[in-house]
Amino acid sequence: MTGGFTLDRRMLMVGGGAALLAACEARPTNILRSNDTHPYGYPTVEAVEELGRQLSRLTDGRLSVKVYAGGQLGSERDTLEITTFGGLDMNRVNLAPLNSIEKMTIVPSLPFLFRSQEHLRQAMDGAPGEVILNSLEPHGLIGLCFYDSGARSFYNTKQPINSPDDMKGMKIRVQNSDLYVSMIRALGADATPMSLGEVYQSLVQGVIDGAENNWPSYDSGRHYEAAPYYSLTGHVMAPEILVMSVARWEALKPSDREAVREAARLSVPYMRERWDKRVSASRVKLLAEGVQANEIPDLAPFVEAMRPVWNQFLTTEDQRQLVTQIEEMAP
Ligand code: GTR
Repeated sequence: MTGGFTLDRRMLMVGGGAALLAACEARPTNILRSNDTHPYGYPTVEAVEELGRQLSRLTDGRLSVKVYAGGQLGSERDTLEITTFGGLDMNRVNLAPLNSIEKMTIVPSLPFLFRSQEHLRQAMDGAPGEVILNSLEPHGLIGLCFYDSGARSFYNTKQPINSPDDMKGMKIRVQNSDLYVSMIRALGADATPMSLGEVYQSLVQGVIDGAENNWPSYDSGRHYEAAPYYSLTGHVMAPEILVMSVARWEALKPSDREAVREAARLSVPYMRERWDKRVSASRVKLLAEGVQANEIPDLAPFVEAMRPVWNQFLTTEDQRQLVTQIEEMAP
């Protein structure tokens, strides 16, 4: 065994348990192993499976992808760290767990930055997206593509939220990102960072009062059963991202790298179509199940309260330029 493998193994024991260890030990060179916190059938998982089909087609069956779905390999934060060391080949995560790794990923995670899904898609398909994908290589990751994540809104076990005042003292689960902690505090609520897999149980047990996410995640984690008030703040539209470990990337010959890039590119429109359908389907299903969704009469108090986090987290000139570039692309 090499020294590199020993390191992987130690990290796996800390981060992910038996499934992850098995995934990493079974390391055939022609299969790229990819992680996803969402279950099979979720649009991000289907997108990476489509990438795998395209990759097989482009390489005459030499390369393929196996997706380990449902968070079976561990949390996004832990599996991301393992990916940076080459213990996993690919990982589909939200931008949030990358916020502490690379400052440029903070920009699309800022509250109320994007005007619409169209604005987000144009920015991520264009130069701003390219800058963020390329910013990850020094951290051991190759940014392959972005996928949609819709808009995140608050849900809770207690009451509809109409203004930040309604959130005072509420315990809200956030992803493992200081930016998210600050956003929640700015609204006068308490932030509790935890992985997605812990949210359902924490809602049921009253460890937290609420969380925030898009319709499909609110649905697929069954969080709506315990927290039926969904208040449509749409405060963050940070996209999902697919990354590959630099170690695995460098082991590929140049033409295979091209094939991976092309397959990733082709998986994006495939995902978008599924995403749009899934958002509507989850919305219809959950409203029928009794979820009480409310539009926010006036978003301005949320925008104003959360605005100071922009200055707090925009600490470099490169970040500020990226914000300007994205704002200029607004329709
Ligand atoms: C979802 C996202 C996941 C994860 C999750 C969370 O919208 O697709 O990758 O970030 O939110 O809140 O942990």
